[in-house]
Amino acid sequence: MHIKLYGYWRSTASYRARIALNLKGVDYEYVPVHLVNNGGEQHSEQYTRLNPAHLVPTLVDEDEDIILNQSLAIIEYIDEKYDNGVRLVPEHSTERARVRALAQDIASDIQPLGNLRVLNLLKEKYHAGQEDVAQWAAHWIKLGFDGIEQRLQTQAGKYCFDFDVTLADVCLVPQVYNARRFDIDMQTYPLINRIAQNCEKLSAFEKARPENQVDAT
Ligand SMILES: N[C@@H](CCC(=O)N[C@@H](CS)C(=O)NCC(=O)O)C(=O)O
Repeated sequence: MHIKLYGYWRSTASYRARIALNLKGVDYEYVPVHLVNNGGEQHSEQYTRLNPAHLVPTLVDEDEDIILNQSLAIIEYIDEKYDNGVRLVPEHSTERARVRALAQDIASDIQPLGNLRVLNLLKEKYHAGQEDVAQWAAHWIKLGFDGIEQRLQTQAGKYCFDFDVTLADVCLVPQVYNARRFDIDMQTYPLINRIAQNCEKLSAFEKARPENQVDAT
């Protein structure tokens, strides 16, 4: 069986999928899609055949019989298909809902507002300067992190939910990476910061780091 993950080193959605594949011990081929070069390879005919949404990541399994987009759907697919003793999405319904909610706090409510195409539109159509665009991205990350930091006070342990790594941590770490890119002071978020640092010590997270990808520049 040959699994391919199409992604970009700095894409937080791709980063999530890489972490999950590593945590589940899945051997996969990473296929870089450069989001800037050549007008953005996510728009190429070859890539949009796999993902008409013009976004990364895309997971291709079983000789293209299975082509999946949306990192959270990809992660749940991997979680259910590969059983190595690690469960990223808990089986208990309440825990599962809580984990998914935190993942969506990030994947639905923070990340889309700082996506490349959103920032490009602000610059190109609405003539926002570089500084305004950076402030826009930082604003939405901070607003999202304010709520998450508060929520974590009631449930966090070593990771977002006690002592097991879940989908919530898989989403949190890439968003923290992105926050650092926008110079957000992570000392303001001691729990988020501590959890991210705990996760980053694990080899599955380390291997998935943007800087450790073949397309990192
Ligand atoms: N909800 C999607 C988001 C995918 C997404 O926004 N990908 C970004 C990189 S993190 C992208 O491909 N951006 C390309 C662009 O904006 O042109 C997921 O979780 O997979």
